[in-house]
Amino acid sequence: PDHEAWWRSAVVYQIYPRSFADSDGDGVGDLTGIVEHLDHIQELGIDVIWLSPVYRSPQRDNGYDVSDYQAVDPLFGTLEDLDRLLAAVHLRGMRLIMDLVVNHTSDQHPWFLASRGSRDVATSGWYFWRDARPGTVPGEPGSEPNNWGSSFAGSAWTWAPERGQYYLHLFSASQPDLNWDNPETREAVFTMMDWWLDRGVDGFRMDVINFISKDPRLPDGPLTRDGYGDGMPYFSHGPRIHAYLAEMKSRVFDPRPGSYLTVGEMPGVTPEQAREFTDRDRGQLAMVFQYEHVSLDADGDKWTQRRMSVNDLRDTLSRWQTALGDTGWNSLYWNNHDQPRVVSRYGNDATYWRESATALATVLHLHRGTPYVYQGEEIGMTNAEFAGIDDYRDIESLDYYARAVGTHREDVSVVLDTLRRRSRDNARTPMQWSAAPGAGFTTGSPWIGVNANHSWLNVASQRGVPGSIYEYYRALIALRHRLPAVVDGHFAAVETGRDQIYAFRRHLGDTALTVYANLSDQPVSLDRKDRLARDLVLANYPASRRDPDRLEPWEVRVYVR
Ligand code: TEU
Repeated sequence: PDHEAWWRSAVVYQIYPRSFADSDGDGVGDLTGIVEHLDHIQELGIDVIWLSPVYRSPQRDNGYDVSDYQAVDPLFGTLEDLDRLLAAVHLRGMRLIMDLVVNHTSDQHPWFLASRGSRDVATSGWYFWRDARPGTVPGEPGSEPNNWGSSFAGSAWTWAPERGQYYLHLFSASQPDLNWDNPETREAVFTMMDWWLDRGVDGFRMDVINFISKDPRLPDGPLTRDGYGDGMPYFSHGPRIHAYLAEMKSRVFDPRPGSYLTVGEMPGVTPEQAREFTDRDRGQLAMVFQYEHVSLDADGDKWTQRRMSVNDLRDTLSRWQTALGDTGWNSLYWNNHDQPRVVSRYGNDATYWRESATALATVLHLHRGTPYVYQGEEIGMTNAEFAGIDDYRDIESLDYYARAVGTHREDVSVVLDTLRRRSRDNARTPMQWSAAPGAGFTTGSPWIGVNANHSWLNVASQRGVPGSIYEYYRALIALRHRLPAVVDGHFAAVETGRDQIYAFRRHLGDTALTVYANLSDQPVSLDRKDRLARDLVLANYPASRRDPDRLEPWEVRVYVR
């Protein structure tokens, strides 16, 4: 029933633990560091914390390669530390969800180690094992079972000589895909989820959960620029995806009295599919993370850039609002640990840093759906601006560099420029708490470089300071908690006839909330009909600089009537 869907009015804060707060000076963030900074999160008005993976892991993909789902990696602390964090979060009336990475495990997970060692073990069929193509030399390039490329680099198949077969990995070779078609595999995952829910967590963010059902024929895919086949048509919305999510619901969630936040990360999902996954009557997932609005500046693959147009952004966002309508539920995000910082990407971090950060935040948070704030976004943290390849840590970035420079002989400065804009490490530099060396993140030597702008861009310089990005986020989040129209209002786009403006309305009963946002560096004039006097409830320019006849660069106004 609807009243149980507490997550509809919630705001979620994503913590990337290794970059959030380091309590012991080893240069890597940890669980105790999070406990020490809960005030910051609570004062922002946050309802839920999503923790990126802290499970035991070889950390090849910063924890998205899990070798023990029921243990905390010593890098971050202990299970007791996690229990302490959970209790502290609950004590403050907030909730906590875990990252669930079950499309694949680490290649160091005991399930995989056994599976690769022998065809006669219990977990033999828990992964995708296939013979080399007939008539080829097994293990040599070209003998892979199909032409799929992995998301990170090279073929999606790696030869395991011990077993004399290939295994499938949609990501790096250290992340073998689990075979969900095997009922025992699913049961093992469900049992593990039970264990976490019994421990008191309030839900899960499910990593690439739309990839778990593969077309069992594993057919070749259409060739892409890098020479590999694209397997997406055969695994991004596979034949049994709804069956598996329905089974998870009835097996794990339905028997429990509570209501949980479940968000499925779903690259390539269409609005129509997202509506089905989040349909309230089906209840498979509370919401999904879609990718369309964070792909508008990419031309096919993420390394090939194009300019994002305000028109495209507006069309995409409003299409998702309309398509999910009253049946489904949106998640709303600009940033996460995989995306460049939005203020550097869609905003203007040089000339209109404060204005563009707050305008983008307003547009996002006043849509219909559950908003996510990624650590540092609330103070307008920017891209990393790393100088050389030695500054990067991310497996995807390093693989890309090796292929582009090593294999394809591309120009080093061009490749570095691409990384500066696109790398996931842009989101992974340490949280900027203060102007101290180490940004108040660590007293030691940080695992990845701190952004030089922490000297002026940090929490200490914004908290309690009127006009700061941090205080603006607080006001924005408070508006959601105060006005039911922000949560439940129907969405309608408002046509202004101006390309740079994104305007929309949210209706609920007698209340109408109207947002006008100039998403550009140029001032735009407003039509008479858009100048109606109403109650201004939020604005990112001071009254002295507000002109009734026009919107200044990145100016946003929110009216209520
Ligand atoms: O990311 C899913 C995914 O599709 C990634 O390829 C993402 O689009 C990419 O990083 C963008 O360049 C999830 C996690 O969020 C990511 O951190 C993991 O590396 C990945 O799954 C594998 O677990």
